[in-house]
Amino acid sequence: MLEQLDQLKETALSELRELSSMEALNRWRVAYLGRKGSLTNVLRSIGQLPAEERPLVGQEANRVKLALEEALDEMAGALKREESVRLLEEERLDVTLPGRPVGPGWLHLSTQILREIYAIFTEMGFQVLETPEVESDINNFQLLNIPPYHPARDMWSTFYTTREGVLLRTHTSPGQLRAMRMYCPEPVRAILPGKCYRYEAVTARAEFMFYQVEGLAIGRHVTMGDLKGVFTNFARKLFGADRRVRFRCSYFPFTEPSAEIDMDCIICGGKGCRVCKHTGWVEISGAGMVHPQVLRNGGYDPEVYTGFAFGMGPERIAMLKHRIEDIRYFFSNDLRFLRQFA
Ligand code: FA5
Repeated sequence: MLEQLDQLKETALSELRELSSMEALNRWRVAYLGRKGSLTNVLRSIGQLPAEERPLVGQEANRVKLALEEALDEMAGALKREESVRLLEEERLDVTLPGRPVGPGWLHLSTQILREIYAIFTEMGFQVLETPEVESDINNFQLLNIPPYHPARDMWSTFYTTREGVLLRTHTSPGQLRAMRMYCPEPVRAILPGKCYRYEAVTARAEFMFYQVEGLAIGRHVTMGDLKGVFTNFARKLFGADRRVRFRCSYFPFTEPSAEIDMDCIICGGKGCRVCKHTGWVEISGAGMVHPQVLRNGGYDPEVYTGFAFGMGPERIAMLKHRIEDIRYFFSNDLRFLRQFA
């Protein structure tokens, strides 16, 4: 038995020295030291030896086991070192190679269309005024004639914050109040661009985050005619001199009268197509004369001052201009889309 153990140790160690990979090492461990391995079998059979032989064979068997385990650890260490040297060698980086050039950036399509809109309105004497995206319920709704119980709140599904009465604005119209309070009693002519948020299903035409551009003009003799003139000029500057614009009766709690502004469809020239749902017209903005109560909330006397306001979606305008079928492309950051407008 002792001889058998000696033989086993010699064979095992000489096999071990020949191994060159961790997989082979693992196979060796299973073959000798595993549950059904050769050494384990010997250890198990000790019980059948005569009692006087057992201690000696037992001791020797344990010594062999320790020797094999030590040799295994040593070999594993050596193989690991070899492996990491090989990896370092193979994955060597040439840090002296020139880097990949970073291309120049470009403006996002929304920014481009916003800048076109700014250029047209500033030419007509409007200033560009930025107002906060995080708003109070009071500015976003209440001072715009939308009290908490008003059914018009259903038109704007809202992201509320954890702070009572604070929300992400659902439209740029609360900026009207900020502009009025900033300039009252002076006349105002401003556009108020910025992001808006609505807690609604995202579709090809509706995002949960989008830009709006609000327009506001307040003065002593501002009329619906001014609104029509300003907006028609805007549409023609942006989409071409032969554009037609029409005003359709609508309802907003903060304007009276209210209108939707439509433009003849640039895709089919007004003949009717899928984009204009075969009507020949596409809606580009909500608008109206500022409601007397809203003027009052802004500090102006509605007996003396009047004003017009409008609110449009620049992404929808860019979609028309560039024939983009899905609004989700704007903010999904796919360079294949964005690069087309570089
Ligand atoms: C408003 O938000 C009014 N505040 C507009 C207004 C201002 C009326 C001043 C009168 C006076 P409306 O919900 O229709 O209205 O939105 C205006 C424009 O924002 C739409 O025509 C559309 O272009 C854009 N818009 C609205 N919801 C979305 C959306 N989910 N995704 C992308 N654009 C949107």
